[in-house]
This record gives sequence, C-alpha cells and structure tokens, in this order.
Amino acid sequence: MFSFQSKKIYLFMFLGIQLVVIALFSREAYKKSVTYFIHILRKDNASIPTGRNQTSTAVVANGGDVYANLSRLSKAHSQGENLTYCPKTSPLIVGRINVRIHSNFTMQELQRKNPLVVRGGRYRPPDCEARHRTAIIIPYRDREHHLKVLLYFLHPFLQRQQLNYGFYVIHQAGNYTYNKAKLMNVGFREAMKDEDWDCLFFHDVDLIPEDNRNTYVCDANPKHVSVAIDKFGYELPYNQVFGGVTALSPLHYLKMNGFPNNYWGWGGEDDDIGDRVSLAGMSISRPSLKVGRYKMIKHKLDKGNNANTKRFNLLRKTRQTWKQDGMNTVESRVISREYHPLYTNITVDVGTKAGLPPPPPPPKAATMADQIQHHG
Ligand code: UD2
Ligand code: MN
Repeated sequence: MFSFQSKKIYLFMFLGIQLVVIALFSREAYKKSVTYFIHILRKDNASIPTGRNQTSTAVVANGGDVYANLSRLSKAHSQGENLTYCPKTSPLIVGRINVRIHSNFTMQELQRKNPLVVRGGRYRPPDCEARHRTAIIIPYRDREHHLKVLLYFLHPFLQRQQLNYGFYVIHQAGNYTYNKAKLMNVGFREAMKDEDWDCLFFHDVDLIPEDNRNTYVCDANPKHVSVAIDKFGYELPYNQVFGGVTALSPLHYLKMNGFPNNYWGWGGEDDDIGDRVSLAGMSISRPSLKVGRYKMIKHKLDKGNNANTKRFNLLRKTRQTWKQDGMNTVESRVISREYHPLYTNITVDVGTKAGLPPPPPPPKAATMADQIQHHG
C-alpha cells in the first residue's frame, strides 16, 4: 500500500507533468499565432510601395476594396498653381484588389464615388503634379454592362496611381462587321488632339485589373500588360500574344505605323500588332504574372464580330504591308464626340471592307440669290 506521503508525491508529479504539457501546448499555439501575425504583416508590407515620400495609411490588406480611403483624396488641399511633383511611387497604391463583378449601381452613384473626375472622364491628382499623362482607349460596341463595371474599377485604380488620365470610349457606329484595330487608330488620333499624352493604354472593355501595383504608365518598349488573365489560368497563353491590354507611347505607336485597318471581325489583329512591334525594331515588355492580373467578364462572341477567316492570310503578309497600311492610311468619319461625366464617347464610322461611304450631303444652305430674292 502507498503511504499518504508517497500519494502526495505522485499527485504533485502528476500535476507537474500536466503543467509542463499545458505550457508546451500553449507555447506551440503562441508560436503559431506569432508566425500568423508576422505573415499578415509581411503580406501587407508587400503591398506597401517603397517610395520615399510614403505617408499614407490607405494601404488595404490583400484583396481590398479599391475605393478604401479614397474619399480622403477629395479632401486633399490643392496648393494652387505651383504644385510639386507627385512622389515617384504613389503612396496610395494598394496590392491585390477584390474584383467582384457587379453592376447594381447607377451611373450617378458611380459619379459620387469619383467626385474629382471631371467632364469627359478626366482626372488629375488634387495635391501634386502628376508625373505621367495616360489616355485609356477602349474599343467599343454594345457592351454597356462591361463598360459600367470597367468604369467602376478603373477610375479609383488610376487615381491611386496619381496619374493625369483621360478615358476614351471609341464606339463603332452601325452594324457592319467590327474592326477593333481600326477603332484604336481612331482613338489614338482623337485622344492626341486633346492632350500631349505620354502613354496610351489600349484596353478591352471586359478586362478588370486585379493588382494596383500594375501601374498604367509606359515602358521603354511597347508593353503587353494583361499577361495573367483568369480565363487562361493566369498564365501567358503564348509567347507572342499582344491582345487585351497594351501600353504604347505616341512614339512607339508612330514608329510601327499604328495598327492595321484591314482586319474585319474577330482575331488576328493582335498578332499583327505584335509583329509590327518587332518589324519596327522594338521588343515587347511585360509586367510580372503576379502584378499583370486580370479578370475577364464572361461573354460570348458578339453579333457582327464573327471570326475573321482571312486572318491567317493577312498575317503572312504583315512584313510587306505594315508600312502601307496603318496610322498613315486610316479613313474614318467621326459622327459625334460626347463628354460624359466619367468618359468621352467618340462614335465613329469606320466604313466597310469596301471603304468609307460618301459623306451625307450637308443641309442645303441658302444661296446669295435666294437671299436677295427673299429680301426683294
Ligand atoms: C481577344 C483579345 C482582344 C482581341 C480579340 C480578337 C485578349 C485578352 N483579348 O479577346 O484584344 O485581340 O481577341 O479580336 O487577348 N468589342 C466590343 N463590341 C463588340 C466586339 C468587340 O465592344 O461587338 C470590343 C471590346 O472592348 C472587347 C474587345 O473588342 O473586349 C475584344 O473583343 P472580344 O472580347 O470579343 O474578344 P476576346 O475576348 O476573344
Ligand atoms: Mn473579351
């Protein structure tokens, strides 16, 4: 039998072992929670730019709301005429953005969310002089829902990057076969009439950027920007791809004689443009797969944009044709230029394969003889 004394010793030993086990477990849990928090902090830091003038607390965690803290911008004081340059890296840039495709808001509500965007979809930072002037050129026809979603995400996305920017929707008039590349030539010409843009972003209406570190500025070479799209498993589908979102300076654009005018219908024009880049002695630059991420809004092939069966033949000839067909030969007629609150809409007749139809006769003006008769 155990004595009372030895029972006490065993009891203490038992309690001691229990205490040690509890301490070990809680240390493990403690360690886990510490590493968890360090991990969170690290992730957040990754989305904080390392600019010198970094002052902001606007950084949101990965997958944040692109509008988070943006209303502070509208309260920023303008320093009048003598603004100093914005920092090299905007302190407002956040990392990943939570892109949930929806359009259950009115355009008025969207305007209220972007109070500093002025007529025609123009913006400049209120408190510093932008280092970059970027025009967004969107080829368009009958994709109202997509345009609404793009405006919702892209406006705050660009404001965070402290850009001087303008938003152009280039709308193909009529129902004739679609011609995306020709619309881009028109977009380039029309946008350059407004401002000395130093970069043009040619942007499919259905691509929504998912990472704010993907800065909408030009590189030394033409840039293919939409490198990682959800539709293609966030991988580059093939090496020479140059569709979706691309960024060119006016000099790049003119050096390659713009884009081809003779691709009617879906496909091929993007590869032609890619070829033009190298034929003009330039190369394609790209952001990383981590940053050049996009969601494509789901859609079917549009009416009036059937696959272009001639595209393979055309592509074989780019080397011979690029200097004769492009920006130097674009024929089109601008039907209207409307300055909406969040974008400039340019409706344009790009004609058909047969060329541009003759202009409608001008309204009959009264001749001098008519007037004399009238007064006489
Ligand atoms: C791919 C390319 C696109 C283009 C196209 C072939 C990517 C990511 N995208 O997109 O840049 O080269 O193939 O032509 O590689 N659009 C309208 N209304 C229409 C038809 C087209 O607004 O009726 C515009 C709109 O901006 C759209 C773009 O043209 O995003 C491209 O057309 P798409 O979305 O039908 O072609 P997709 O997704 O195959
Ligand atoms: Mn698309």
